[in-house]
Amino acid sequence: MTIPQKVHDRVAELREEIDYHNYQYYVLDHPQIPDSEYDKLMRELQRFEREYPDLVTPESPTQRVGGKPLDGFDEVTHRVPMLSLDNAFSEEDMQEFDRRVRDRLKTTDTIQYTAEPKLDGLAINIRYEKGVLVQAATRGDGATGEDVTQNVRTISSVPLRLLGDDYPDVLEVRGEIYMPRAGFEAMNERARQAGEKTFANPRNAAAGSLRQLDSKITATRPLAMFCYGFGEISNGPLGDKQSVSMNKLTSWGLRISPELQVVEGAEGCIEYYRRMADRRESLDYDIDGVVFKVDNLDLQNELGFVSRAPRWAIAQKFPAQEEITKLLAIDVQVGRTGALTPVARLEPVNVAGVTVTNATLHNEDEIRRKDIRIGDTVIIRRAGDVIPQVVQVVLNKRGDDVEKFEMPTACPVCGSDVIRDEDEAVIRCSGGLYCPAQRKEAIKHFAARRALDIEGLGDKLVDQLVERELISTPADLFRLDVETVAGLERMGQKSAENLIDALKQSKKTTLSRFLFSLGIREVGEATAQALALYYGDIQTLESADTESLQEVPDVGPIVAEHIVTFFNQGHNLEVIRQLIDAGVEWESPKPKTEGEQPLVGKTVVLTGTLSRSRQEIKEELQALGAKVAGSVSSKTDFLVAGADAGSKLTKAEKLGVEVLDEAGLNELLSQ
Ligand code: 9MJ
Repeated sequence: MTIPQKVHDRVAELREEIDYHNYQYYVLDHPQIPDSEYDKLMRELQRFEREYPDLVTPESPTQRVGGKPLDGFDEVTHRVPMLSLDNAFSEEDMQEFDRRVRDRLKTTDTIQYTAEPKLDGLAINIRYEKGVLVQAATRGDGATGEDVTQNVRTISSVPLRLLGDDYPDVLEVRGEIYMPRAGFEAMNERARQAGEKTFANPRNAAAGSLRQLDSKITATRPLAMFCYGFGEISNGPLGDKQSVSMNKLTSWGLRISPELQVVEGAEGCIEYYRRMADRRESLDYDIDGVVFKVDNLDLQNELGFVSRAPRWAIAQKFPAQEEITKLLAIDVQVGRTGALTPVARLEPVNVAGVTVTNATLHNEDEIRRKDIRIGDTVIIRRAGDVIPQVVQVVLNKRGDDVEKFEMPTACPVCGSDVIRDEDEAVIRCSGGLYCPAQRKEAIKHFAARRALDIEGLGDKLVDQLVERELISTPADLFRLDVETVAGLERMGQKSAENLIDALKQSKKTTLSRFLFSLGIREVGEATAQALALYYGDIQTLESADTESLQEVPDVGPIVAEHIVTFFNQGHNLEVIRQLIDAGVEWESPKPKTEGEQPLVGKTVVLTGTLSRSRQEIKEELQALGAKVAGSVSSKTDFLVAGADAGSKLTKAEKLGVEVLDEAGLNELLSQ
C-alpha cells in the first residue's frame, strides 16, 4: 500500500511534537499543554499507525509497551564496567576523601565537585545508537547485567529517541530507576484494597517492577529515571567536566537531577550534605545519601579506580530509614470516618533522627498477609511525611510466646457494631457521630492548622471537652466560655482566655479552609480549594448534584458521591448553619494580590551553575508568583545565568531578555 506523503509528514510532525512535550514534561518539569491535548496528539498518531501499520517504528512514542512476555532475561556484558561507590558515613570521612583526592593529584587547590542526591533505586545502563534506544541493562555484578530493554521502554521519562541532532553515534547513559514515593504509596494502597501483596519500600517496588517478564505490567508501575553518568560514548567524552556533560544530556531529552550542583571543596560538599539532609523528607523520592564526583574529567582520569569503585567519587550516606524493633502490642484506633485501624505499639526506636513508638498496620488483611504477631521483631520504615509502617517480620527472631491478633467485632470506643463493606478491606464503626472517637477526630480535624487553625486547641483538650460532654460538634466550640475552659485539667485562667481568643480569631477564614474543615470524605485541601474556586459560595455547593460536581478539576464520581451524601444529611447542614450563625466567615475566593505575589505574570529561566539547586530556586520563584520556564523565548522576562551558562545566555542576549546574575536573582527574590 502506498502511503500518501501528507500522512508521512503528519506522522513525523506528531512524533516530533509528542517527543517535545515529553521533554517539557519529564525533563524540564514544565508542561506546555494540558494532558487532554497531549492525549489528543497520541490518539491521532495511533489512528495513523493503525491505518498504515508500515509506518510503525520501534521508537515511535506509541510503542512503549512491548509484545509478548519474555521467558527470561538475556545476559548483557557491559562494554564499560558499571562501578559502585565508596561510602562516607561522617563529615570526617568526607574531609578525608577530599584530602586523598588532593594528595593523589598533588595539589592544594580547591577541588570542584558535582553534588547530587543518591537515589535509592536500581542502576541501569541505557544504550542509544544514532539517537535510538537500543538496549537497557541492569547493573548486575557490574560486569554483566540483565537485558530489561522491553521494561525500560515503558518508562515515560526515558526517551525512545533523543532530541536534536548533535548526539554521538553511540551514547550509553547511566542512571537510577526509582519509584516516586507518592506513586509507591498509591500502588501499595491499591494492592491493600485488592487484598494483594504490598511492597516493603519504593526500592523493592522498583526492582520488582523492572524484573517483570511481561512489560505490560511494568507499564502500569510509576517508574522514573534520573541519569548520573556514562558508559561507552563514541568520539570521547561530551565535555571537559562532569557537570557540562550532564547538562548536555538534558538537551537530548534525558533527565538529570534538578538538585545537581557544583560545589567547592570539602566545605562545599558538607554544606550541600546538610542542606539535602534538611530537605530529604520533603523530596518525593527516597534518597539514601548524596554523591560527590570530581567535576573535572581529566582529573577523574588521573585518579582512576580501585577495585570496583572510582577514586573520584564518594557517596555520603544518610541515616537509615528502616530499623528493627519489637512489636509490644496492637491497639485499635477509630478514625474520623469510623475506620478501625490497628496500630502497632513499639519498643521506642530511633529512625533517621526521630523516635518512633507507633506504626500503622493498615487493616486486618495486611496483618494476616504479613503474618504479624504480637511480640514479633519487626522492621519498621519511616520516610517523608508518611506515618511509620511495619514493613515485615524478622521471622528467625520469632519466639514461642508470640500472639495472633484478632480484630474486634464491636467498636472499641462506643460498642457499636462494626461493618465491613464488601469491596473494602476497612472495617468501620457504625456509630457515626454517636461514637465519641469519631466526634473527637472530627473536631480535631476542624481545628487543625490546615483547617480553621485554632491555636491552642490540642488533641488532649478536645478529648477532655468531648468526654465531659461540653461539646459534641465543631459548632459547640464557639459556645465555650473562659470560665468553663479554665476549669479543665491542665488549664488556667490565662490559657483559657487565650483559647477563647483563638476561637474568635479562627472565625475569619477562607471558603476552602472551611470546606476542608468539614471533613467530607475524600475532600482534602486540594479538592476543597478546587470546590471553593468553582462554586464561590457554600449555598451553591450544598445544592450541587454529582454531575455538576464532576466538572470540578480532580473531582471524580466517588468524591462527588461523598459530597452529595454529606450535604444530604440534615445534621451536617445544621452544624454549618450554627457555625455561620456563630460568626464564621470568609471572603469570596480571589487570586492572591500583587502585593503578596510580586512576580505574577513574570517568566524566569534558570541556566548555568548556581550556588543553590535549581529546584530550590524554582520553588522560591514560584511562591512569588513567577512562572519558571525551561527555555528562553521572547516571552521570557528574566534569564538567571550562573557560571558556565551556554546557549540560553546567547539566545537571551540576542532577544534582549534581561539577564541576572546571582546577586540580581537574590534581589528579585527579596521583593
Ligand atoms: C545514585 N544512585 O544516585 C552514582 N548515584 O556514580 C549517583 N549513583 C554512581 N551517582 C558512579 N548519583 C557509580 C554510581
